[in-house]
Amino acid sequence: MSSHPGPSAPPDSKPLHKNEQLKAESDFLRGHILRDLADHSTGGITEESAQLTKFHGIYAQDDRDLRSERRKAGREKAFSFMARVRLPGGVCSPGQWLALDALADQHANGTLKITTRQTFQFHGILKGNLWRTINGINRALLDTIAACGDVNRNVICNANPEHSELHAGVYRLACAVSEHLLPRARAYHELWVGELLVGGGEPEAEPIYGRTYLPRKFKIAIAIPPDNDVDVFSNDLGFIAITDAAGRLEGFNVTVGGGLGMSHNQIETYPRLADLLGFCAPEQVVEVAEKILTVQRDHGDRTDRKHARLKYTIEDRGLAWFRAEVERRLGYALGTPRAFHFEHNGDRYGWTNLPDGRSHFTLFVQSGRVKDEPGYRLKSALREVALAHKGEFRLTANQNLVIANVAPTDRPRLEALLAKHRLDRANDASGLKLNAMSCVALPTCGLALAESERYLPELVAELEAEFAAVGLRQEEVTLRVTGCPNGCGRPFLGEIALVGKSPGKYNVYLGGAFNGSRLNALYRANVVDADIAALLRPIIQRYAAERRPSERFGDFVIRTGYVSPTGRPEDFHESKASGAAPS
Ligand code: SRM
Ligand code: SF4
Repeated sequence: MSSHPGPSAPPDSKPLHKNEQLKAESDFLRGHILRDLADHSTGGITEESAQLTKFHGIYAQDDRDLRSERRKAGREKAFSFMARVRLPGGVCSPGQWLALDALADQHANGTLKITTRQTFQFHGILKGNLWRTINGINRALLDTIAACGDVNRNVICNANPEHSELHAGVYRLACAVSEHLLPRARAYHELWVGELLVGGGEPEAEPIYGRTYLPRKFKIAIAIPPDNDVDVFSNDLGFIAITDAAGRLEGFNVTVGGGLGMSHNQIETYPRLADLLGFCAPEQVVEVAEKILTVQRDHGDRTDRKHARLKYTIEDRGLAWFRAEVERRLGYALGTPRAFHFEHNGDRYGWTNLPDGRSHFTLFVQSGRVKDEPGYRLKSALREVALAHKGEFRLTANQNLVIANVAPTDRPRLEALLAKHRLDRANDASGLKLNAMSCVALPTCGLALAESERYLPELVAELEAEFAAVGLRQEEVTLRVTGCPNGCGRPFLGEIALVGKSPGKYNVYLGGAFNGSRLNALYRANVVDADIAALLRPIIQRYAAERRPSERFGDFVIRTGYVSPTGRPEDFHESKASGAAPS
């Protein structure tokens, strides 16, 4: 039996969201997935199965470029599936890279996508290839369990290790938290790994989640100051490593209630930065994560999925209530948060040399898309790197890649490979390009309102020309673009951000902090893509002329009055945006 009961009506008797019943009746996430996969009359699966496969790391999608043509031809949508790997801390071996690279060619669209949560996605998997893909991922000793769905998602942690020992410890913790918070039921293994269903024995249990899992997704990040490359404040739960003067780990500040998703024109939905909750010792991290997750399990809103993230539970009940509830379950009080300082939320590119002679190479990958293009065969190049590399790969939460732990004797060979494929020159881009991210959006994302990944190269070219024209080509400025306000490219933390409104139109946000510690605010709504460079040109020119020494773009636009971020919901919705020129 699971320790947590199934759904019951909330006190105010608002009906539970229909997904709650679906989860409760799914036999621990089995539902009719097998039946749907065996149905050869369609390339898709039922809506119920599509909700349940998410918990197995699989999304049902269709090619949106083909939608209207297929509708006109009276054909069903061009269905395919996206699969997301669970990869705590973003670390994989060269052998695993090669296995995923081959799966992308054999069963998906021939690309690997590095996500903003440090993992891989496969796109364009046809139904007939789905089992082979997921099974192949498991054969590579990886899995896709809980990469999506109302559960704890991929646990992310710092990927640009300067202090290797500290990072190794934090990475081990990320893995431990991820493993501890995995669903325990065996549905995934039966469906995708070929584990036989054995009758009798103990009834299945889901000791942490219960039959209805969480009200909504739950995200955990671990940051190591001064790097905030995981954007820790955008996570439901964050741990910020605190070290002593010698760099030894003392423990973690605990943050709760971050989240970025919102819906246009629904002021009751909004991005929110996490609050500092307390401090815990390294050995308490897993337990603290579990108790915080269970408070959200029991008190999160199961009636309205747009109000179901931890950020709303904390807004509704208050941080003091939340802390008391967590401490009651822990049986001890959390410590007082300690001082810390973040410098940036982007990645540091190129070679990093460790004192023991090993080194890491951080490679810029635009939008995290690993593919072969004429003149830049990134996917083939990385396959060659993987064949030669003896360390590991680390995916960053900014969609980039670290070729990590290169032994001194292996470095010349890797340098030669990077030069041969011009990968060493990828990092020679402008400061804007190196700090730009986009979400996937069209054609695979079913929620996209506008282009994002496919638009980013053009947008970057336009805006970097504006910065170059005023002598600031190398100026680091974070630019984030998403095709809708769900926030997958963490736009509300960007110094400049575009959020898709409708095809070719974006809401423009300004004023995020370069270190990820402040949300931005809406500057102008519904801007046509062709007008964005012209909209920002006078601001960029004024920045060049009037900036204070070392002043960041995001700070400048606030000081000079273009936006006044408050972190409140009105900052993100249209009524607030005047777009008027500042005094
Ligand atoms: Fe996301 C839904 C892609 C990180 C907030 N996200 C989606 C879906 C699955 C669309 C859907 O539900 O049908 C997108 C699939 C697109 C595709 O074709 O691949 C999608 N999200 C992504 C990725 C791949 C963006 C990327 O280009 O890297 C990221 C995968 C992360 C991972 O590996 O797990 C991704 N998504 C994020 C982040 C950033 C983060 O976690 O650091 C956010 C904002 C932080 C947050 O969660 O608050 C984010 N995604 C959402 C939301 C809004 C959630 C909310 O609370 O409102 C949705 C929609 C939903 O859940 O209903 C969503
Ligand atoms: Fe899709 Fe919106 Fe997420 Fe972009 S931000 S991937 S458009 S859900």
